[in-house]
Amino acid sequence: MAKITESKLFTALDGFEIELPSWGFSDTGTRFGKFFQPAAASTLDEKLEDAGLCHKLTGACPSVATHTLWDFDPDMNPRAVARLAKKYGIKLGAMNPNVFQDQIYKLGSLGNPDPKAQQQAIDHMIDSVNIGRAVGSKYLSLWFADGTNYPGQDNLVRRKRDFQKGLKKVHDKMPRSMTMLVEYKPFEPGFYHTDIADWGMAYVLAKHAGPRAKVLVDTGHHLQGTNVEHIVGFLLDENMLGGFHFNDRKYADDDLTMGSIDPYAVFRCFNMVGQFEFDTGKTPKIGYMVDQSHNLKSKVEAMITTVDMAQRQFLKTQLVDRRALARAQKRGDVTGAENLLIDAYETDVRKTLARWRRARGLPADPLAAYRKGGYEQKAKKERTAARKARGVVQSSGGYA
Ligand SMILES: [Mn+2]
Repeated sequence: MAKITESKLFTALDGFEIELPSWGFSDTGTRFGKFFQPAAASTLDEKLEDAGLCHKLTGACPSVATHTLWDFDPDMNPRAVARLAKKYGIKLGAMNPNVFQDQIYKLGSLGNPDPKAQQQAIDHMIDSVNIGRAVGSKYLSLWFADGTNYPGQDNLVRRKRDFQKGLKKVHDKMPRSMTMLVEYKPFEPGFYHTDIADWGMAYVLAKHAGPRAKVLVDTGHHLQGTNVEHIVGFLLDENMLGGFHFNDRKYADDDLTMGSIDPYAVFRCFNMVGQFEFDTGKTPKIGYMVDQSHNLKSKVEAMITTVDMAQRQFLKTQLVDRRALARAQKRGDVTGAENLLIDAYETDVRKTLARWRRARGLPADPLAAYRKGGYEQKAKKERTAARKARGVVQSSGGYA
């Protein structure tokens, strides 16, 4: 194990931030239905309040990603939304345009055979850029549901070219302070082909778009068995890793709580960043973000658990003895090298994390503090009454 002082670990934790998604606080569903939680957020104010609470309890999630159409009322000044976030102690993070839900996008957005649909998508993305500029957002995070279901349904290369052109138009409208993140996914909702199916396609499209476009790795967007951390290391070395969407999965894109199925996979992703920093002496600018949908767990509990998991796995990667690892690798000591990772991974860092939290005036156990604080019961009562007063029976603002 690397000899590292607690104060160095504290400094590392001080620099670690992970962004939460506004949509993770509202009622979301499965392909088959949506089960409501009375305490779930159903307004932007409530989503920001929940995100602010998560940050207050963990001190590690100071920004919230938004989906343009789900969160920004066209009649509302975007700066008012930024002020609202500030009221809850957070700031607005990545802007996520919605180019997948309107009827016009049935056959796709930038890849749609109809130029009108392409233009609507471009206009909406540029609107999102402008809102992002107004609220000081650093990221335009692009997820496309574009794909086809049947061979012959459309011309895949024509679609690729239209994607290139569309992304470039949007890139050219971004302020210098903004980074475009291009997300990929092998399948779903398209079952035959997806226009941005893997990191290689996202890389090529980002390169065509311009110098401020990078690849976003959503950990749930890979086929079974894909070595995600290898992709992370490869993109880092090419200076093309823009950010992460963290979540976990067992089968497809399940959007489960980060590290709930395979915490070692989270460790291995962070480890790749730690190794890159050790090798190059550089700290890459990476957006650590969460993209999860909590259908069964309490929304806020799931988010607090996520931040805690992220901090623990991140902290463990600080313990890897990278000098010893380099020596073991050089002499071909396979078992020794692997054990250096395992030693760090198996270390229980919960006490260190609790001490950091106390030193920063945070609850040592944020989940326990949330449960003890009665927040959920209060939200349940207040939000049920507020929905009733608004005449809203069910929550809105999310997918499915
Ligand atoms: Mn995602």
